[in-house]
Amino acid sequence: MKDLLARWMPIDASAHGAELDQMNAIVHWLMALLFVGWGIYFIWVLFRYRAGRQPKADYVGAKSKISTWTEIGVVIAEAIILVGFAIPAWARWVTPPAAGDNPLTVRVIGEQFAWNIHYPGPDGVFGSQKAELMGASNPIGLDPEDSAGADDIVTINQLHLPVDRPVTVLLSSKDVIHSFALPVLRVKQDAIPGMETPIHFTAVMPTPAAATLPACAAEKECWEIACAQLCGLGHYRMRGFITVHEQGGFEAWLAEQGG
Ligand SMILES: [Cu+2]
Repeated sequence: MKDLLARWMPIDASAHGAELDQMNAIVHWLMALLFVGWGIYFIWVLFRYRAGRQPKADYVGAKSKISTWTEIGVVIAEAIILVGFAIPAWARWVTPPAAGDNPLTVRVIGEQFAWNIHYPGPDGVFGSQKAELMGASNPIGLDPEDSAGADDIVTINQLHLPVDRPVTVLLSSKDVIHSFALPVLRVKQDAIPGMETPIHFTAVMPTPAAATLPACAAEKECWEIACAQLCGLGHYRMRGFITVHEQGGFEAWLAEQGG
């Protein structure tokens, strides 16, 4: 039944996406069942209690227990979705990757209307930032006095990731609330000014050549970062691109950027 909905979903390149897609499918099938059930019941009530057949109001009401049991069944189904699927998926989602799995930490800072991506560079330490240094040539206000920031890499709208390596994105915003959405990686999280929200996921599929810039732009097949929260007049152009590199390709890209 998952496959019936899968045709409308974007490709899933993440380790955790199948679980979310399955839950999405279960919830939608339950909603479809309730919609059809209530629809049939509504039509039956209109017919059964029409004025011609039921001229006088019935003050006793329904005596059958069917409605009670149906309601209990729906509550049980919803409890199974919540306890059996949603809470375990959420628990895995908020658990940071083990240090032994060599996770990559990237900072993503939303602004009107772009995504700033900040890599710590070979030293693995993010350089410090100062709000007063922020400007067109230094969008995240990296402090040149701080030696930890000398090897940092900052890109705009270009998120590069390694395949099969856990990633933690530390998400924040410079101005208003944005929503960092990576549809092909089944990631969506609000970016809130004044807060740094961690997100954990692993990409398990390298971006195909056809979905990489510039080839993808014409075919409309890019792996995109979308802003999923209306954030101002330029919201529609707050669009970034994801490149998941093959083994070794990410390190080569980092070295190229650093050079
Ligand atoms: Cu936005």
